Amino acid sequence: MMRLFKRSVLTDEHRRVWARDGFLILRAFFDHQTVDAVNSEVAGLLRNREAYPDVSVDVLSDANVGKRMKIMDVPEELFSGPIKINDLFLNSDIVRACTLDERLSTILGALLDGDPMVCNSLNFIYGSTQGAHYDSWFMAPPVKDKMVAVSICLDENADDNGPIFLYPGSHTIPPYVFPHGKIAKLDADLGPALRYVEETSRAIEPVTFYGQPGDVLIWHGQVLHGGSPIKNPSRTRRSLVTHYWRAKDYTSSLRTKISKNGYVMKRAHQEAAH
Ligand SMILES: O=C(O)CCC(=O)C(=O)O
Repeated sequence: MMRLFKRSVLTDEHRRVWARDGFLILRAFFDHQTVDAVNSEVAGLLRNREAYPDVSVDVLSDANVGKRMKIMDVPEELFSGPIKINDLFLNSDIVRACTLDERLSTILGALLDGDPMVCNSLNFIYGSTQGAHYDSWFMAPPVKDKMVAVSICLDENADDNGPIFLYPGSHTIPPYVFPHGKIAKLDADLGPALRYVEETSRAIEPVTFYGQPGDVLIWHGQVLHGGSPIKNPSRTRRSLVTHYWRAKDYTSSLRTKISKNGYVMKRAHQEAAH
């Protein structure tokens, strides 16, 4: 497979940008054949949803925001708006191979100081339109700061299809500690947490990530980010987003080694009401 981005070693400049901003952009990391293979895989799955009874979807469009459903039960019209298809790395060799591409795993290993372990994967067809958030609210890593997320662009990321925005340097803001003493979010305490986020990020100007199919955006699990509003609802922004912890921080019987330097968490699909 021809690859455009040859390096699996971070340069000093990459490390400087990572330390300063908490995110990195690797242009043309995956070739077009790989992008096409993932897009065809997901399109095939969407045409044949009854073959994937375990796969769950989080609906992100206005009226149904926050609803988790089995993919077979999602009304057809919701596939033309923001949704998250959860954890296709559990079903698809093609998706899993991308999440643990050897060069990518090597780079993530350098950023995490340990081999990456996939905790979840999300396939988006449209922009997520998610408000600014910290990923650690949803899956706080076992060791502080040892989580990264990767978005592989499977479409152009432009001004009108809800590109990702990020707050450079927000990974250095001390995280909000919820009343249970942890950084994992408690819905009952979201008001004060959102106020803390607002106050602590006010001085930071968010930046928008624009990318081409095959580009990779990596962000620190403690970087404030989200999805911009979609200005052109007919325009897709397909992407594969994966969240990783370090394999060495997780119980060895609960993880599987997939490649030389990449692991997946041993887990089932998300529960969803039928
Ligand atoms: O792709 C996006 O719009 C944002 C994805 C995201 O925020 C996430 O999965 O944590």
